[in-house]
This record gives sequence, C-alpha cells and structure tokens, in this order.
Amino acid sequence: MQTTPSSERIHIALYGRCNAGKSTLMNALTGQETAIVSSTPGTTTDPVRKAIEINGVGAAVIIDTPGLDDNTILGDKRVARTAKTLDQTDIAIVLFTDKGYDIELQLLDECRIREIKTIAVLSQVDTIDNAEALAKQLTELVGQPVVSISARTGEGMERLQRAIAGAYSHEERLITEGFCSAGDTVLLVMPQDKSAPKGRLIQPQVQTIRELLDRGCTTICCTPDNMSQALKALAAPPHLIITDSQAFNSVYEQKPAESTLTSFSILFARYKGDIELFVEGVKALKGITKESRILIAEACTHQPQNEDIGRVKLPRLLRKRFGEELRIDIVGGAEYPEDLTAYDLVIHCGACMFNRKHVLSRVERARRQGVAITNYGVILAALGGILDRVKTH
Ligand SMILES: Nc1nc2c(ncn2[C@@H]2O[C@H](COP(=O)(O)OP(=O)(O)O)[C@@H](O)[C@H]2O)c(=O)[nH]1
Ligand SMILES: [Mg+2]
Repeated sequence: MQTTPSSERIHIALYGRCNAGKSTLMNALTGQETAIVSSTPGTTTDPVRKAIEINGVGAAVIIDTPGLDDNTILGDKRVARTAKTLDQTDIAIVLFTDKGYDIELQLLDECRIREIKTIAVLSQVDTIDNAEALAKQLTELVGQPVVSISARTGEGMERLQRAIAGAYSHEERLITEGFCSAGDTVLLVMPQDKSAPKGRLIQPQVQTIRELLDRGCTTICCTPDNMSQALKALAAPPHLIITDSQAFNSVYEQKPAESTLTSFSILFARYKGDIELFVEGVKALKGITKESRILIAEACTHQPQNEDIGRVKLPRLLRKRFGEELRIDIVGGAEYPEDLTAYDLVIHCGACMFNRKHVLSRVERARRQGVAITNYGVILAALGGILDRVKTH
C-alpha cells in the first residue's frame, strides 16, 4: 500500500484550535504515534502527514495541522501554513470543543467556498459533561451532522470512519477517458534517452500503461526510432498514439491518418488539472508583448537539471519569441502567490507531486482573479505548433 504515490491518495486534514485533540485523533486514525500529543498549546508546529489505508476509502493521507488559534510568536506563520493545507485537502475534519466555535465555523465556511467536503466533530466528549446537548446544539449551528468522538476512549470512532467513507465520493478518473475504449490498440511512443531514469519507466508512462491494460486495450510500446517497425507489425493502424512531446514532430509525420494523436503531457494536464481552461489560457500568448509579466509555478523545489523545463527551457523559448526583456518570475513549492493579478499569464508545471485538488485550487485562484493559466505540456505544445494537431479533450 505504501507504493501508492501521495499524489494519488485522498487528502484528509484535521483542523481545530490548540488542544482540541487533533494530534490524538491523528494517532488514533493511523494506529501509530505519528504526531506529538501534548497539553502545551502549539506543540504541533508544522502540518504532519501520514499515509494510511481507510476502510471504504482506500489509500489516503492524513494531515495533522497546528492549532488555528495559535497565538504564540510563531503562531501566525503556523496558522498561515495550516490555511495553505486547505489547497490540497479533499476532506476536512473540523474538531469542535466546548471552548468556542468562531474559528471552527469560519473554517467550515472557507471549506464550503472551496468546495471541500467537511466532517464536523465534537472532540473529547469524555471530558464534556453535557456532550449530547452540545452536539445537538452544534448540529443546528453548523447545519450538518456532528460526530461526537473521544479519541482517548474510542467512543464514536467507528461513526467517524463511516462519516469519512460517506464524504468520500469515489470519482475514478481515467487518464485516457474519451481517448480510447476496450479492445482498441494503443501505441505508446516513449523515448528512453539519457535523461530517462535507469532501469525503469517514469511514473506517467507506468500509470498510462497500467490503465490501458486495465481497460482492455492492446498496448504496444516503442521508442521513436522503432515507430515505423511497430506500425508495420500491426495489422491495422492503432486507434490512438500517445507520444512523449519531445518526439512529437517525427511521430506526427509517421502517424497513419486514421490514428488519433495525443501526448503524455496533454493527458496528464487533463488528468491533473483543467485542460479546457489550460487550452483557453494559452490563447493569452496572443496578447503577450515584451512588457508582459509571466509567472512560472513549479510544484517541486528540486535542483534544476540541465534542460530544466520551467527554469531554463520555457523562459528561453518565451524570451526568444517575445523579447529578452520579458519579465518572468519563477516560484517553486509552496510559494504560489495569493495575488496573481500582476501577471498576464500563469504557467504551472505538470505537478506530478501534487494531488488533483491541489492543482485545481491553484487553477481556481487564477480563474477567480481573471488571470489566464496554462501548464507546461499545453504551452510547450502551443509554442511548438503542436496543440492544434493533437486531441486535447
Ligand atoms: N480525555 C481526553 N483527552 C484528550 C482527548 N484527545 C486529546 N486529549 C488530550 O488533550 C491534550 C491535547 O491533545 P492534542 O492531541 O495534542 O491536541 P491538538 O493540539 O489539537 O493536537 C492532550 O493532553 C491529550 O492527551 C480525548 O478524546 N479525551
Ligand atoms: Mg497537535
């Protein structure tokens, strides 16, 4: 189970004030002492993540967060970091106590705005005298059922597990949905050059092959050099050809007219984000001048490689096209700005490390602010003149 990448796991986060019992609940849910439990407020200083398997849900990540009311010196930063976790949260468990409801209600409102599923919990009921009455009162106040629990005695934990399973709507997304169906032959063109990892395939290729096999497609793999041989070996042209963008032009030239063509990066832009918005966003290129300002946002903070797309290749391509003065800001990791309105275009990486919710939160921020957003795969296809020759959605 540990091999399911975190980007494919449902993200469940625990929120509440200091000492609400978040870390205790985290440990109860994971069955391990992952988070430090203490009656000293502000003990949990950074969001703590743990991969677990939940009945009725499957592979998940539980995120324990610092208290929303942390008023220690470092508190503001912690609260800000806690708020940022909302970007990636699929289900928020909000812990209520008998110590006030303001921040909890505020958080529930924020979740509603962001369309995050919520579970309201009354925590530590073993210490509350009138727990039942309070739970009833809260249910009315928050307008949704409140699950009473004690992570210490185990009371209500089964109900909570059921609530999590209930909140989880299993929306199985397919990478190749609408591109092929059972029985189709699909040809994958995958260069294995020096930049490819030794002895294995990269994650998008592995995931696509696995999905195609599951979907009952005949799946043929080749490198660009062997593409013509692969085509000759087939009795009929493949229904779909998926290529690495790098090999696009030679694949396009050899493509039988009957075959649909797309690329791994287009498929993943669609799987992970909002492809229609990305394709729309890339049209902003028409209005870009040398005075424009562009934001390139990377999900990871990895060391730049020689031909790093976000830090080297894209800026080079853009400056060549629009002028050396073009202002390009590059941010990595959690640095994605709250205010994007200074930008004429935001270009996001493929976000292989992010869950879909996280990408969509960022996309939504740009959309709300009226800023065009696209992603690496889509803009590279557009700059390379490929975009109108592939199927995007
Ligand atoms: N009696 C009781 N104590 C609890 C419960 N959950 C947490 N506590 C205690 O409350 C204190 C704060 O718990 P912790 O999980 O660190 O709270 P957090 O600040 O929300 O992470 C600790 O002393 C815990 O042992 C519970 O369900 N019942
Ligand atoms: Mg804690």
